[in-house]
Amino acid sequence: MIDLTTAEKKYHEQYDIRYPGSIQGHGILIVIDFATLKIVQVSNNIDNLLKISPKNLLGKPLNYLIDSSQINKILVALENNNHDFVEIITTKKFKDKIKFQGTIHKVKDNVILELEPLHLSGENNSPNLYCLLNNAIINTTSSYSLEETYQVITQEIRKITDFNRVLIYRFNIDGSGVVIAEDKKEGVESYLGLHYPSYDIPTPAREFYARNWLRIISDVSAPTVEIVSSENLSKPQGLDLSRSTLRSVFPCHIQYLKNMGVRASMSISLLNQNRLWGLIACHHYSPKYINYETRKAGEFLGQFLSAHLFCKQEQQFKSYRLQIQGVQNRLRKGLLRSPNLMKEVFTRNKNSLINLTKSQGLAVCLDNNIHLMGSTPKYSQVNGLIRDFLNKNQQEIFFTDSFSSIYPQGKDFQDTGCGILSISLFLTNHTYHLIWFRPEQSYQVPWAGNPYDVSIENIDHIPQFTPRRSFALWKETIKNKSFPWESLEIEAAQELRKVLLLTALEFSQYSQKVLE
Ligand code: BLA
Repeated sequence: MIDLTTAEKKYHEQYDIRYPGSIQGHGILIVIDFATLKIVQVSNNIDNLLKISPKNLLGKPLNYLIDSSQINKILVALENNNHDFVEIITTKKFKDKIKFQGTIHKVKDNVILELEPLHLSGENNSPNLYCLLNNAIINTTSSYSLEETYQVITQEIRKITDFNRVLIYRFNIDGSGVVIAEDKKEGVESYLGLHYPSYDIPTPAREFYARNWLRIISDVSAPTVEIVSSENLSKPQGLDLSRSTLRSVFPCHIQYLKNMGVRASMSISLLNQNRLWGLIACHHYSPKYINYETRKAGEFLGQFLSAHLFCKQEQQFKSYRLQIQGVQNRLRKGLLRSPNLMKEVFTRNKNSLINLTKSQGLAVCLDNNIHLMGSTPKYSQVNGLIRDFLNKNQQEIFFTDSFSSIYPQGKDFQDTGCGILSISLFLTNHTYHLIWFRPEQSYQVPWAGNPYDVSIENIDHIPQFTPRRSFALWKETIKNKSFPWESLEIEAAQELRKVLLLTALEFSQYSQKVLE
């Protein structure tokens, strides 16, 4: 097996996503020193669009390139901390006057000006865009179930952007992900239901998407364009392009999209409480330029849908939370009334406790007393796992779908305790554990290509990833694992831990008073 984590870490140390030193070639990038307003870095393609060489532009004041009135607007926007200034910028005549969609942002002492030729945008479709956005919001908010909402979102985004395929990709607890909704052009292969390993979107890229709503890749086959600075037209180091729309794409992701047969892509982030929950991923099989207005519409929808989705999800979770609360209340009342009858209180609530986490068995351990309920490993095995694992590790909450991979003796009770979810209280005088058990369950995961088919090659002493070549359905039969614990079930266990803690504390205060 490849040690992906180490290799991935090393790879990202060498290639920091923020500092590629290059851009995608559908626009040009100009770096201006804020103090002097001189042009200090440019992308090496300005000649193609402006008909002036980098050498002749570097070191020149900004008003050599654009009018003072436009410079003033830029300065006012910067002063007002306007992070998203956009303006039609007409450059001075070097050969032809060209109109650009210009965006600016400030990075440390520099201003980054990104120019995208207006002719790439095609017709001005703003009024139509407004209607489409309006419809998207109406249709999404009136959809009935969460599943229907996901589906409607993909259809609406496809109507606005006309991508060949639009899908919703949701992350699982282990970082892998699954396509949960899709809308696509007829004849295009479906990815619905397929799973993708976590390394397909590495951690630095996820962190980036959690901060930026949108990422566009216009043409994976177009050469990237280097940014050069005045000193011998060398490649400058350390220009942070995290907020640049033109930022070039990581080489291994380019290869990934090529292997998928995709030529252009756009991703819109879906966030839940500032955490990346998933992405709306859009694919096109030929180069595709997405203009500023459509990008903004996509960003807006991403923000709106994030809020809407999580509102809907909350509604769905509400009934589950009520169930948790019910069990919490019953336990609390029972325990406060008769703390010495813990065993009885738990036994009385056995079924709701087991159902709450969709497990098959439960062990309630109060110091050295262990009570087993439902289908669990044997008494001696549970005793061993508490002594040699839980008490040693002292984790308040612990869960795994494959206990034997961490605790070899677990192999002996896979049929009942392959998956474990435990909550523990380590108090001064007492130790309590609640341990839920799930049996081994053989099940199949439909992957988009064999996820183990990733190789790392050393090129110039840098480990380089080569993404898998095929994304054809590859079914993995999972063994030695239980069904994975879901975040809501873990949350339910955490909630119950609070009850235990509260009652334990209240009880100790009560006993102290009795002793006084
Ligand atoms: C970025 N990887 C991405 C993005 C997606 C995926 C959506 C965002 C950029 C984009 O819009 O294209 C992955 N795309 C998917 C998945 C589906 C999809 C899972 O459509 C499912 C249908 N990727 C690899 C390997 C590496 C890698 C081996 O497979 C290397 C470590 C890296 N992916 C990678 C990087 C980025 C990325 C570095 C960031 C690209 C960037 O923004 O420059």
